[in-house]
Amino acid sequence: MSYAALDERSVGPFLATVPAVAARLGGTPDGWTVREVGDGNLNLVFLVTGPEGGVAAKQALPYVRMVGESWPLPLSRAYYERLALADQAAHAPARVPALIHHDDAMALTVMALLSPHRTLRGALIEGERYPLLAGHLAEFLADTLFFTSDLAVPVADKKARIAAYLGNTAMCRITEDLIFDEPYYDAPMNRHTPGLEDVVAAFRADVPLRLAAQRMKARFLAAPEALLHGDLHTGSVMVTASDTQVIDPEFAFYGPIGFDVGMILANLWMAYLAQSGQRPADRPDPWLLDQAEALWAGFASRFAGHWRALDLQAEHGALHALAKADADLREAAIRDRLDSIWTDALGFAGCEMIRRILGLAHVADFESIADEGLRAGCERRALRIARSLLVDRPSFPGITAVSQAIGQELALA
Ligand code: SR1
Ligand code: MG
Repeated sequence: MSYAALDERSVGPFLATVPAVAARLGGTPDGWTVREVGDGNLNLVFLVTGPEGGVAAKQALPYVRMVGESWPLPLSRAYYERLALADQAAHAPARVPALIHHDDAMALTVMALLSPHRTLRGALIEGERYPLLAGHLAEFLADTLFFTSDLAVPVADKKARIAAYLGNTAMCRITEDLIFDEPYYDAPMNRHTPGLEDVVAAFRADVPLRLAAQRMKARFLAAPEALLHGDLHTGSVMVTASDTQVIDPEFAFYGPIGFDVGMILANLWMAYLAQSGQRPADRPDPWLLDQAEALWAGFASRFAGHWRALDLQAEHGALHALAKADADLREAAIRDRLDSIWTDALGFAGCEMIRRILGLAHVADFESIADEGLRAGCERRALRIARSLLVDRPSFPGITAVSQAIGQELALA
C-alpha cells in the first residue's frame, strides 16, 4: 500500500484491516470513537476507542504540520520513531508506551492508548503536582542513556546502533537550525513577545553567547554517546498520579547524553519561571525546582549505580575497561563522566530556553500568559538565566546553584 494521510473518517476502516489493532479495539469501526488530537508541531495523532480498549495511532505527514506543505519533511521519521520506541522499551519498558503495530509505507505507528494520562506541560500549567515524576524521568534517562552507551555496549554493536539511526538527518537538522542557529540571527520564522526587542538585538550581538551556542551545536553534531530521545520536553511526557510515559522519540539519534538531560531540565525551569505570569498573585511553586533537582540527583545516582553493577565477566562497553580492576579509578571515572554530562546539560538547557522564547517553536507555558507585559517579563527572566547557563557554566557546579539563580532572578522582579 502507498502512503495516504488518514483523517477521522478513514482511520477506523484502515485500522480494522490490522488484526492486532482490531482485536484490541473489539467490535467494528462503526462502533469506534475517533478523535484527532495532534497538538504537536509535526504529525497527526488519532485516539481510537472501541468496546474492548483503545489505541493511539500516530501518522507522519510529508511536511511540518505547524508550517504547512511549504516545509517538506521525510516520512522516514516514523520509521526512526518505531526503532527508538523498541530500543527504549528494551531498557525502560515501564516508561514508554507499548508498540502494537507499525506500517512504514503509511508512516503510521499504533501504540497502547495512554489513559487517563495527560501531557505534563498542560498539567504543570494548571499547577498539578506528580510525586513520582522526577524518579520516573530519572529512571527513563539513566536506563536508556547508560545502556545504549559505550559503558554498556560492546564497540562493534555500538557502532552498528549509531549507523542504524544515521539516516534521521532531517530531524537532527531541525534541531541544529532551530535550537543552535536561528535564535541568534534574523531568521524568517523567528518570533518573540513584543517588548523583548532589546534582548533580541543584544543576543544577536553577543559574541560569547553565540560562541557558546555554537560550541553546544558542535557537541550535538559530533558526540554519539548514547541513543537520545532527541526532543524530551514536557509535551513529550504523559502523566497520571502513579505513572509517567515518555512518547514521541521521532528525533532519536546517537548524541550527547547531556542533550536529553538538559532539555527536560530546561522545560521544568521554564514551567517554574512562567508561573509568575500565569498566577501573578501567587508565589511560584518551589515544587518544580525541587523536581528538577530530584531528577538530576536521581539520574546521577542511577547512572552511577548501573556503572558499578556492570558484570565484569560479561562482554561490556569499551569505556568500562578503564575501571575494570580499580574501584577508585572507577569512582573517579563516574564523577568525571557525570561532571561532563552536567556541563553539557547546562549548555543545552540554555539553548532550549532561548529558542523557546526567540525562535519558531514556543511553549504553552509562556504562550498561555495572555498579558503580553507579564509574558515578556517572565521570558526576559528566563532569557537572563539561559544566557548564564550557556556562558557562565562554571558558576553552576551543581543544580542547587541553578535553583538559587532562578530564585534570585524572581526576587529582583
Ligand atoms: C518544526 S518542528 C519544531 C519543534 O517541534 C518539535 O517538537 C521539536 O521540538 C522541534 O524543534
Ligand atoms: Mg514531538
